[in-house]
Formats: sequence, C-alpha cells, structure tokens
Amino acid sequence: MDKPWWKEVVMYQVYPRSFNDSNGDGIGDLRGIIEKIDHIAGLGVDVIWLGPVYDSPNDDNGYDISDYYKIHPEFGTMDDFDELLEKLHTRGIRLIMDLVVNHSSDEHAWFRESRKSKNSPYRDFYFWKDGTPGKPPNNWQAWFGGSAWTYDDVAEAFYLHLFTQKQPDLNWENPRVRKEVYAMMRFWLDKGIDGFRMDVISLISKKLEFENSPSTNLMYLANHFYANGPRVHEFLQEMSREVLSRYDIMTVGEGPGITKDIANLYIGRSRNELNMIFQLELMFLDNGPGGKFDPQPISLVAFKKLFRQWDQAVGEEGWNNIFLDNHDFPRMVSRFGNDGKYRIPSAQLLATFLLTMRGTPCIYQGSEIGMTNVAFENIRDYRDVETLHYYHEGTGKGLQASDLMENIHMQGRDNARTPMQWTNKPYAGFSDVKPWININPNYPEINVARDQDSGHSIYRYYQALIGIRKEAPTLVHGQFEDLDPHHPELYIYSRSMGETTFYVILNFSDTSQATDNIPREYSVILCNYDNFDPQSLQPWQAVILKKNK
Ligand code: TEU
Ligand code: CA
Repeated sequence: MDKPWWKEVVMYQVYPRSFNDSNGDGIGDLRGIIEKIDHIAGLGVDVIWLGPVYDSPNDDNGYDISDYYKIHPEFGTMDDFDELLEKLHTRGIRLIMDLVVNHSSDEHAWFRESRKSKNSPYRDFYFWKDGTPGKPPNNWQAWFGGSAWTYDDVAEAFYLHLFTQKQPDLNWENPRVRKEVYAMMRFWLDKGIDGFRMDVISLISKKLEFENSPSTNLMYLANHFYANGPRVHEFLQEMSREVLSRYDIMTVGEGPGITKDIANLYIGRSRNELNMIFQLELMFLDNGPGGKFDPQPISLVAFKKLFRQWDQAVGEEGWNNIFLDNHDFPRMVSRFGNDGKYRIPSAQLLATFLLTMRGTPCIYQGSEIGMTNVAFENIRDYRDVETLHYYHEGTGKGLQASDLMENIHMQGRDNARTPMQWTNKPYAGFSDVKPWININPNYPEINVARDQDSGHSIYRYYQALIGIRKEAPTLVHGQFEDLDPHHPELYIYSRSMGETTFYVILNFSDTSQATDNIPREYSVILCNYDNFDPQSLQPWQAVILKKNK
C-alpha cells in the first residue's frame, strides 16, 4: 500500500486575519500565530494551511495578490514569516501556503503594465477583449456579483474576472505567465515550505471561444465554460514536472466543478498532478435554484451518500481530503450539528467524523472549541465582498432586507471569519482594540480558556481523537464501509485493515436512537458521553468501538 506522509497527517487551517493580533491593530498577524503555536501543537496536528499573507489590497481578504514575493505589512515581515516557519518545523509541524494564481490583483505590476497598451509585453498576461463600454463580450457572471467583464478606460478593452473586478484572471495560455508562477512557487519552496493549497485550480484553463451561456447560473457557467477546462491537466502536469516533483511536499487543489467522476484526473497516483482536493460538492449540496443564498436542508442520507460515493470513486488510486468548513462556508457546528442545546456533543461528533474517515482531515480554526455562526443585525458589520454584493444587489432589486439578512446569517462567509475566541476578556483576547470584524457576541461563553476549564472540553476531545488516529493506521488507510446508508439519523461505518476493525457510531439527531449495528464483542475507544448503550444513544452521541478478535 502507498503510504506517503501526507496521507497520515492532520491539517489545521489558520485564517491569519482572524487568528491572533500581536500588535494591537485589530488584525491577526504572523507574530500572533507564533504566540499561539502551543495551542496548535497541543492539538497534535501536523500541518498548517496558512491562508494568503501576501501583499494585497484586500478586496477579497488576500485572495487578490499584488505581490507574490512580499508579506502584507498588516501580517508582518518576511523575517516574521521565516521565524514562524522555523518554529513550526522545530515543533514537527509543516506549513503549506495558499497559491492563488487563477487571478491576481488588479494592483499587481503585471496588470498595471498590461492595461497600458496593446503592445505592452504584459498584455497577454490577462484576457482582454475589445468592445463598447456597457456591452460586455458575453453574459458570464462573476462569482461575487455583476458581469465577469469590466471595461478598462486606460486599456480601452474589457478584461475577464471570474471573481471581483479587482481579481483579473491570469492567462495561463501564455507560457510566460506559467513560467512566472513556477518561479514564484520555487521561491517559497526553497524557503522550506511544505506545499500548497491551490485556490480555484480547476478554473485555470478557460474555453477560449468565450461563448454566451444559455444560463447564468454560476455552477452552470463553471461546468460548461471554465472549470476543468481543455488544458487544465496539461498545465498541472507541467507544474509538477517543473516544480512539484522536485520537492517532498503536499498539494491540495481546490475549485468548483471537480466531481467524483473526474477527481482522479487531478489526484490519481499515476497522473502526477495533485495529492488531494478539497471537494466542494458537499459545500454546494444545499444550494437551491437561487444559489448559495437560497439554501435547502441537507438530509443525513444525502450527506452519507456523498461521502460513500467519493470514497468509492477515489478509491486506492486517489486520496480524499475530509473537511466540513473553512473560511468560505458556515461553521460546521451550525450547519451540520446543533449549535444551541447540543453544541458541545455535536461539535465533538463532527470532530469524530472528520478524524475517522478515510482521507486527510482538515480542521478549521475555532472548530476545536465549537465556534458557531454569527448573526450581526446590521449589514454594516459585515466585511465579506460576496455578502455585501448579495445584499446590495438584493436591496437594489427591491427584496426585503430582513430576508436577505436571514440568508446571510445562514450562509455568509463572515460566519467563519469572526476572530478566534481565546478568553472572555474584551475582544475575546484576540486583540486589545476593536478588530477588523466584530467578535461573535457569544465569546464569553465560547472561548479557549473556558473550554480548557470545562469537564467537556472540545479541544481535549480533539486531542484524544488525533492521538487515537496516530496510533491506528487502520483509521488512516483502512477500508471504509457505510453500514446503514438509509438511516435518517444515524451514521454508522466501519474502518478495517487486516485483523483490525473499528466501528464509528454517530447520532446526528436531537433524540435518542437505538442500533443493533455493533460487533458482538468490542472495546469502547472513545465516546463523547460517559455511557454507551447501543439501545439508547444520546443526542449527538459519538462512539468509536474496536472490534475484539
Ligand atoms: O474559493 C473558491 C470557491 O469555489 C468560491 O467560489 C467559494 O465557492 C465561495 O467562496 C463560496 O461562497 C476560493 C477562496 O477560498 C475564496 O476565499 C476566494 O474568494 C475565491 O477562491 C477567489 O479567490
Ligand atoms: Ca496585528
């Protein structure tokens, strides 16, 4: 069996703006992360995925990069970065960075040069189309609202941006663009970083006809015109030859449109592209006809089916990543658990799921203390460009502000971006001043210090889970079997390898449940309640059993 280190690690995502502010400007920073290394290392995780810390005008919180070689002064200096990397490595923790190269910022030097004239050597770094102002080249919509084309007065042409107008898409058809990207990747890898999380990597090859679309639904557009485009695999294989294969690193691709049926084209062992992908299908599963802000309930049966099918499809040839939330989506305990009465057991249950599935788990900052969604009453308290577009577009069309706010409370990206809640002191111990986005008002109740003092610590439960996974190769590599696919409230599966079989029993409901789906003789390895009775599983009870031989 193929057992590279990246299959055996547990990842932890740090969203730097919201992790810890070391210098009292209200913005999380690199020294803030250094101060909290004990918190991270104490969990037992092996890899940090650090969100973008490059220079950026922050139109999309750093996913709009103006200098790939520079640390944003808000986050600190290159010395701070080097120190963080070294301190993590000393503790045995690897660091992977965000690689955001589907687009740059419009303030990047390449774009500034590109717009100057048709003869600029950087013109072909982006997609320019002639046209008349007000009449974009086609009807594609941008992900965060409006047309995907903006007319630039200096360039006297339209440029393509799948995201905001400050995120022009890079033209990967141009070999010089690819060369620049590879050089920049080598710069960071030569510093000793351990890999990349590749932002919307599925979108880097567009269909160059730029045809009008029969539908302006975003998933339709992606699937028909620019996700998994004609040359994406050629580009990734080239990237692997030129860069990735020369280092001992891990790569996680991300992007809309990668379905289970084609996942192994990206991550199949023999393909020499990526190690794993963050599959977004679950994240989009609740999108109604109106998209993400038109959410429909997700049934447990549909949830289980998705994971079963991905496990089967990816099989031994590829490798899954398992996550339930990140900086783009609601908090997992609010979305898939119960963030009220059963917040603690349901956060622990979801953790049990994350850490016992086949695939590399990724924990988002704050999940280890069960942080929840937030519901700011005033749109002025929101920061996310997607949320603001949605609200202003909606009110512009005459929709009820209260309905819009309700959807934002459920689905908005700022749910996951409020600062880490460290203590019950002002600003939750995140900062000494009012932070860039308000703290979730529930911080006096939900914070790291309080969790540590609790008899039902979520953090300590994660520690135990991670410890168990480390000791049990079966939980990493073993076969996965869904033992009761149709049960509407219980998720029961086994993980087995050789002589060893684990059973994981998860009650995804507010009521008690019974099951016969257990081995005749077993030992309880971990449980989030004091007692385990298969005939009376408690609300959100989670249990790991080991079958006795
Ligand atoms: O997100 C990619 C992506 O698929 C988004 O469209 C995601 O679906 C959206 O955030 C859902 O509302 C990545 C980054 O993670 C995100 O933060 C960036 O805004 C985006 O790319 C553009 O770089
Ligand atoms: Ca700061």
